[in-house]
Amino acid sequence: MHELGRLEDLPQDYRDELTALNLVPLWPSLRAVLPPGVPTRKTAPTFWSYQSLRPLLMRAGELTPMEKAERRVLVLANPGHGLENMKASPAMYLGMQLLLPGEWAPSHRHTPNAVRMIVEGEGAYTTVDGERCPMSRGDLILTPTGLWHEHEHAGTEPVVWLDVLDLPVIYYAETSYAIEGKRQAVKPGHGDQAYARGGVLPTPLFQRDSERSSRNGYPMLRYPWADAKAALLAMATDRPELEAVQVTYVNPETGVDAQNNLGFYALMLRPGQTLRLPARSPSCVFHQIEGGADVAIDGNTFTLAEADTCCAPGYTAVTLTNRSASAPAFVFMADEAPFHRKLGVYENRG
Ligand code: 1HN
Repeated sequence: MHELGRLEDLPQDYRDELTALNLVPLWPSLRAVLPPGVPTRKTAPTFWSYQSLRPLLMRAGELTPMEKAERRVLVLANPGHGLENMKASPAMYLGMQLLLPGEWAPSHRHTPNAVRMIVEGEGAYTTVDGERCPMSRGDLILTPTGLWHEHEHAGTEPVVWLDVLDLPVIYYAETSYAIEGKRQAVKPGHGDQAYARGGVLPTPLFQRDSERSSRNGYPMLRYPWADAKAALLAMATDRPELEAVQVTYVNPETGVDAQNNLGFYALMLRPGQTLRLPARSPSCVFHQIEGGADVAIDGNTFTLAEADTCCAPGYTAVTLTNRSASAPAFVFMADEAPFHRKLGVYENRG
């Protein structure tokens, strides 16, 4: 590719005239916005140790009362994007949130889509669109765009969870805002009960096809870890030859990704297994639920223990290795695949 003219090649009076009229020449920037073959990525492979961040999160619990925080969160920010931009990747925000016994994080709703992956503690619950969702380690709880949500803690020990939001892209689109609300009335019914068994769906009598979708199109809000883990273990036993023992968190009525922009998955690494994930366009986040895995990204190897988190840029192959020769390892993953598919730019380069 030959070199194009630079800004400095243009006479200053011409540049000044362009600026005065809010005009910019394309050619000095063309290669920057359209680099050859592979996009420029700011997303740096980054690792966040839970053991290191946990004391700082607990200290936030002492330093900042709930009334002064609304959501008490330490953001897992990727230095490649600038810490102040609060991005793990172009489309993913990550944060570790702390709720202390007796606290209430008030009800609100907003345009960004959120999920929570519960990291530690028992006895808290989040109420989403009136459904009261208990929070236990490894559970995935959805807070889709526009649905009211609030968090409460009736237990005795701190509760911590990992928030994953599509905030960077909703903010970039100038579509990010919130509305404050009142304490929600709890409605009967739990999606994780109604949809607890794959292949059979709740069916009201005389239902019309147009009435099939329940709860604003989000029939299932809580995905218990016990069920996802049981599915992985059953798959691994049933299919010893299967290379990737993986499940996707989906809407059980449609089979499509559980949320609009981000994809969520749980992966089981068999004892001693090494698994290469192909280079695909989306960035990816890895969070260790159980066991320990090494995550190799572009010459960096991160050693994940339970509750550790890391991220990888897009167009980059990632190799996961279970460090145990005797026990399986379980990893939660989040990526930007649904967003890339909507943009029409999703690629798997193998
Ligand atoms: C939010 O609403 C929550 O509801 C957590 O727990 C993190 C980060 C940015 C914007 C909204 C929550 C958030 C958030």
